[in-house]
Amino acid sequence: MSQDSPQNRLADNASADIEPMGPTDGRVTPRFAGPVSFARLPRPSDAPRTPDLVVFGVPFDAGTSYRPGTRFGPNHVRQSSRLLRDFNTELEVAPFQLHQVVDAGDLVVNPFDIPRAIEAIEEAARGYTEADASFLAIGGDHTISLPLLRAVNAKHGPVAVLHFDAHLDTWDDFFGQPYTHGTPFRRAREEGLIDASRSLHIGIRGPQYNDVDIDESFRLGYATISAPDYDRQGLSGVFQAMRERLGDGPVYVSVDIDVLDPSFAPATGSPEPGGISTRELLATLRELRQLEVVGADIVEVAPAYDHAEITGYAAAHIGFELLSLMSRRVT
Ligand SMILES: [Mn+2]
Repeated sequence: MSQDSPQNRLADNASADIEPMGPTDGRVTPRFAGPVSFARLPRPSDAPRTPDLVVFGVPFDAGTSYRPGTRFGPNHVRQSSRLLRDFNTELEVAPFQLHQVVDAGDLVVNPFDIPRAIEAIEEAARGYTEADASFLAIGGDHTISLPLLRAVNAKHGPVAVLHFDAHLDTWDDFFGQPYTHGTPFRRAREEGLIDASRSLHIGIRGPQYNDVDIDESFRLGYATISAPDYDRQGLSGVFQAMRERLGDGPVYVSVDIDVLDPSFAPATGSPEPGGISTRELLATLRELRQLEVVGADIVEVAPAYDHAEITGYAAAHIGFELLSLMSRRVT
């Protein structure tokens, strides 16, 4: 899929009277047939009204420090999302019936020039947020969260970042480079894009370069709920700590798929054993049901390392959960 122009994407044809176009019906056209889009959602040009929620891919992995390949992430997640159905049983919401949700295809980003790629991602994301659409971005490596947060900040001001990841991603640079997949949450803090007092990492684990890493993240203002905290505090303890930290304001959710244990998500570039399960992550996300989720990304899916689409299915369901949460706030 290629990207529609912003004008085509968000032509002013919205009317609350027009029913949204939902996904291709799996009871009419078999789920394994037909074109691939996230959850078999329509493209913007096929939808009868202006999108409320936009899914787009960001096939970019030039910021990767270890195993590359997340440039192929968006279409892998789309392929694994064919089985998603409409109704979210736990959140009791049918996002695709309630709102116009579309898959706008992939952004066109320069694979050799990171600063230009970041600019292009920010500009495209702003096109959606300025038109009052919320987005779910599918990466791509974690570099993309910085320009996505710039766009969200321009619309909503400083937001809380809820960052699911094995890694802090608050390092200063890699090999002297400031814009990489290990640095977005330091840059976002430096640029004043986020409300650090409400932001936190969840799922951190594994060896660090040294004991300064966690201290520096703390000094930047982030709180941390580690993967072992799921054992020490239990799910209810984690939920309570997360909700207290996030408070009531707008939240941006960034899910690095490596927050999951490699047994649940082998297809990623920097796997760390000892992660949380898919069920634990989905349960944690559902605890955001009362909050204002204004945007989200899923990053670091590198399909060449997947087995039987395990990682793809996990990412697809995380995406459905995030869209369900966002659909609860769209009016
Ligand atoms: Mn990350």
